[in-house]
Amino acid sequence: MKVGFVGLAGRPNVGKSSLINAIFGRKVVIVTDKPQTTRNRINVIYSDSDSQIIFVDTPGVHKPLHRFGEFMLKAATVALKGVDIVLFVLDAERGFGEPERNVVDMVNRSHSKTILDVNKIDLVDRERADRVLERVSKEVKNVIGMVLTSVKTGEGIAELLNLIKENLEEGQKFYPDDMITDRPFSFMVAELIREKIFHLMREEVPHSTAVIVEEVKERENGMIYVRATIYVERKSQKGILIGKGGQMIKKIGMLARKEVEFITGRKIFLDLFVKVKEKWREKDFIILNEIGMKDEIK
Ligand SMILES: Nc1nc2c(ncn2[C@@H]2O[C@H](COP(=O)(O)OP(=O)(O)OP(=O)(O)O)[C@@H](O)[C@H]2O)c(=O)[nH]1
Ligand SMILES: [Mg+2]
Repeated sequence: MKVGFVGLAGRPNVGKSSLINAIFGRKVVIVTDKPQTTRNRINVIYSDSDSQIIFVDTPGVHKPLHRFGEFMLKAATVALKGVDIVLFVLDAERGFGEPERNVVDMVNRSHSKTILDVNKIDLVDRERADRVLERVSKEVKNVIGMVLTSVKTGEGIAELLNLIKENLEEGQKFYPDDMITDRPFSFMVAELIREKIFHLMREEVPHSTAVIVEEVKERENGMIYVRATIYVERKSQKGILIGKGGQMIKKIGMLARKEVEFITGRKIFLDLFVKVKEKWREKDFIILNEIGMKDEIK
């Protein structure tokens, strides 16, 4: 049995979370077309007949513009400490530039064995993808493997999984086979709500949003009641999020509820509230604690 921890590293939007979903063959972490979708470290546990791999999804490495950005960067840095393998993901179309250097520094500082993955190869010709791989391989220490992938076509995904398995140690499984994540149900519901907001809203609204599930209660009729608050930074954003006659918030709630029902096979009652917490992204960790990030702040 091959077991171990694989930490994802890369700029925002390169496809880190998408790669995890591709390996699982279904959605386990949220993906959107906007950068900075993943905000916390999330462990997801992949189990098959000959392996158990704990993938550590992380926020994309970027220049922080506020306290919350610093928090995300710290979460990514800490997540890479102590993993068995770092999977450094690059976007084939974007290539290797100045922002990738920050990721290189972070990866090298982790002192872990590293697999380089140039993703989104469906968007470029093979020569370009190879060039990106060659370029980054010159900068990273401890490279144990390289792979080209496309989540869109599925190319390279099986190869990536094999490469990971080949480089993990033999051991015992850490978790039961049916356990998918170390995060509670409430966290996963909050993530799905946030994903719908990212899908439906534009410009600064998604990034100014934080979702916290405040209550989960099982009712006698078998239905699960979930109460969640969506925090925004400004009153105007609250208006946009609620929409004309409450249309937007209803849509967000309906889409999130359907997905949670699909995953759990249970009837869900999702009660959504919108509140303003001015400039929460600029505030200190105490505020982040209030919006439900307390597990991250150590
Ligand atoms: N064409 C193409 N698009 C891809 C591929 N992989 C991911 N994407 C898209 O890239 C976007 C970003 O994907 P994510 O998986 O959210 O990226 P991420 O690296 O986790 O981003 P952060 O969480 O913001 O750090 C989404 O719109 C994906 O559908 C790929 O192989 N090809
Ligand atoms: Mg992500």
